[in-house]
Amino acid sequence: MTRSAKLLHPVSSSDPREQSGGERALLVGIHWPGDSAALTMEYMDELKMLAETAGAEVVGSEIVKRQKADPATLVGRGKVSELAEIAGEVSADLLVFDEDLAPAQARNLEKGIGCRVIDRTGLILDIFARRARTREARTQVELAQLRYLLPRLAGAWLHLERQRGGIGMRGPGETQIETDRRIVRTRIRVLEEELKHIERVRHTQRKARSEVFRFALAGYTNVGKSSLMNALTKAGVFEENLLFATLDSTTRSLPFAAGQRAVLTDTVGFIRKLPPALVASFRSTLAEISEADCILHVVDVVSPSWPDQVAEVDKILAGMGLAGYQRIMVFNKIDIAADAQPGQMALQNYPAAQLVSARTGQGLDGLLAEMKSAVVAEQVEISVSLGANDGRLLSELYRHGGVLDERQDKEKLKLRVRIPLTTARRLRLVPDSIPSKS
Ligand SMILES: Nc1nc2c(ncn2[C@@H]2O[C@H](COP(=O)(O)OP(=O)(O)OP(=O)(O)O)[C@@H](O)[C@H]2O)c(=O)[nH]1
Ligand SMILES: [Mg+2]
Repeated sequence: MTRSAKLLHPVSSSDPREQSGGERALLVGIHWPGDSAALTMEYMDELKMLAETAGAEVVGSEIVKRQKADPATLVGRGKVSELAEIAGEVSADLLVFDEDLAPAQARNLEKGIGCRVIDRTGLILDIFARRARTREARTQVELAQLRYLLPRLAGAWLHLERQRGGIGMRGPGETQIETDRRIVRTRIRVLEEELKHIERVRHTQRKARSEVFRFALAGYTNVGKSSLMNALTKAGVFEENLLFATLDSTTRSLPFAAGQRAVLTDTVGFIRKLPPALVASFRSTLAEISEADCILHVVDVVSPSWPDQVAEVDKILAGMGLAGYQRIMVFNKIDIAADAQPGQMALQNYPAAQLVSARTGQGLDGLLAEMKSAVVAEQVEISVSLGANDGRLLSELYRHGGVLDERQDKEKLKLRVRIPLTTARRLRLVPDSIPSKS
């Protein structure tokens, strides 16, 4: 179906930073009781990267101490005037809150401060909208945007210029008619249908690959997943020092022997406070991870907050029902570690971790060997006895490349083969009851 230009601003251009109106953004974070100062700063650094990824110029950063959220304005009336003053001083035209804002809070803040206000979720959605390239990603992002927008519709932000566009405005809805909730709901239904169709197609594609061992890259955004994909498979995937450079998934074969056919899939990265609407909408993309046989959990070894990032990724994976999943921990960017300490710390926490550099190639052989053993562990070694009529089966076994030994025994051909368990089952060489995984 054709995309409704009225509902969604054209979402992507070749350069993600190109569409910025060069908005001057003032960042606002909240320090809650019990938060460590370091954690609050980390969140703010991340928010700064997000804002810059969305094309804004960050002109200031404020941390507000709160005991609890003010229902009307989050920060409280006094702070609103203070923020208005600061925003005036630095000529900010956009305030970005690290905290999620209720629709009414955003409205009240905009009235009180006199410039546009968005929250972290709005910012992430905006970045996703800029990045979406394929039909699937665009559909998923638009759906997430509309689900986010729906409760915010009633008269929201109409007092501000809406036509100008800008960060967080690349959303659906620019005039009264377009912001009609009924239209949005209808569009949501259409998109949901479209996604169901896309999911069915994808599921079929994955089934066709079901006899191939599947690895999926997972991890925090910007850790080097796409770079690893390229280093391991020469895939030519877009890699960039920007958050969420990748939204679509790409699958490529790994250079293993014919009997150990395996593929690697690169997909979207995770971040703290990932909007639930996005996780829900990206179900079909995330299925690439959940249907994999083994996850390569990629970590940026030089990021001081990697333990938090790992915990966040584990949390999201657990939310997808993947706790305790077969995985290999891959600590990337070892080339820029100042000394041996980051690598040691990684190994202390994860003794089986692979320390690698997608940039220099360091450690990739070890990683590939580890991946190969995961593939081999998934195979079965069996003896097959073939008669004169089993020509097709013989060629299938050779196609899989797993024939270890062959000898003629009277009129029977006796083979020793090592093949994926799924293949063995399909060819009815083993009973269905052998468990594939511990
Ligand atoms: N020094 C160094 N930099 C790396 C390495 N691997 C990746 N990078 C850099 O890290 C940045 C992010 O790399 P990507 O491969 O785009 O990361 P990603 O995990 O795919 O990121 P998203 O798709 O945004 O989630 C880029 O600037 C890469 O050049 C590495 O081994 N060493
Ligand atoms: Mg990527």
